[in-house]
Amino acid sequence: MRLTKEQINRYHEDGFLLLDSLLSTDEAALLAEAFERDALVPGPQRVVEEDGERVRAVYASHRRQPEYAGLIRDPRLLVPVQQLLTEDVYIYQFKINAKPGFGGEKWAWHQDYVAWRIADNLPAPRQVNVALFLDAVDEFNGPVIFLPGSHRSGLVNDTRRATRSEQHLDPDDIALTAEQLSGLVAERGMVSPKGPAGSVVLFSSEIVHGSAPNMSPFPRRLAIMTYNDTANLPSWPGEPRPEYVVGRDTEPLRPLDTTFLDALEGALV
Ligand code: HL5
Ligand code: SIN
Ligand code: MN
Repeated sequence: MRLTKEQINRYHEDGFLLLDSLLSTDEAALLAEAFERDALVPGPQRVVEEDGERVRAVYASHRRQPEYAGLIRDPRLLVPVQQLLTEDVYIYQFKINAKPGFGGEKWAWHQDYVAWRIADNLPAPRQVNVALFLDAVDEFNGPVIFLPGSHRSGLVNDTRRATRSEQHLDPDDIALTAEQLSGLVAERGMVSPKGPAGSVVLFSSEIVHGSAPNMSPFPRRLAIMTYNDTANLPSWPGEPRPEYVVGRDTEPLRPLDTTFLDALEGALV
């Protein structure tokens, strides 16, 4: 449940850490079902691909689906985040990027903290992203690609150049230029963590990442839970961004004393 000293050091060195099969494939299947349910809920939290039909991303499922409400407090996720960040964290953002087979589009090269500084005046990059594979991820279905160590390169490109979507800030809006990416890749290389459904990648909000379109028949549904330090709250000079994209419940989360599934089953009996 707790990260070893070696894992903590690797996270700080590389900016990401793969935890292979942290959850079981059965748990991932149950969460994928909950996602399919949630993807039918109409509203601005549901972002579609350019074909106007396929789901690209759904935000804030933890506020509608009990599986995800428990998952954000599951000790297998929350305890490592607390080890990497601080004891008092809350959900800044919760999203599931669907990457459907035959048509899930790319996610442009970017750094998350750039988006959050621009859109939400987020003071510091004191976040940890927990990316949970709802499907097995391989070289075919559009894995996230990281530039190891690039979280230590500063803010590479910190201006917004487009508005692809009104619903959220799409990474296209803050994409690195070809020159910026080429320089960084020459220095850092690229890695795309893969593994069975239920695997988790922890990654820094400053690491450069992106992913290719999915032309395989297999979906690549990825739940990304962003935890932020409760002492590092966003603020807006004008209208704040909607709650589905920036969490307002900043109460520090405490780990469940069991798994999300056991907690769910306990609540049902
Ligand atoms: N879509 C997010 C937001 O806050 C930002 C991106 O991967 C995170 C860059 O609107
Ligand atoms: C992706 O889903 O491939 C992109 C993930 C991210 O930008 O955080
Ligand atoms: Mn991102």
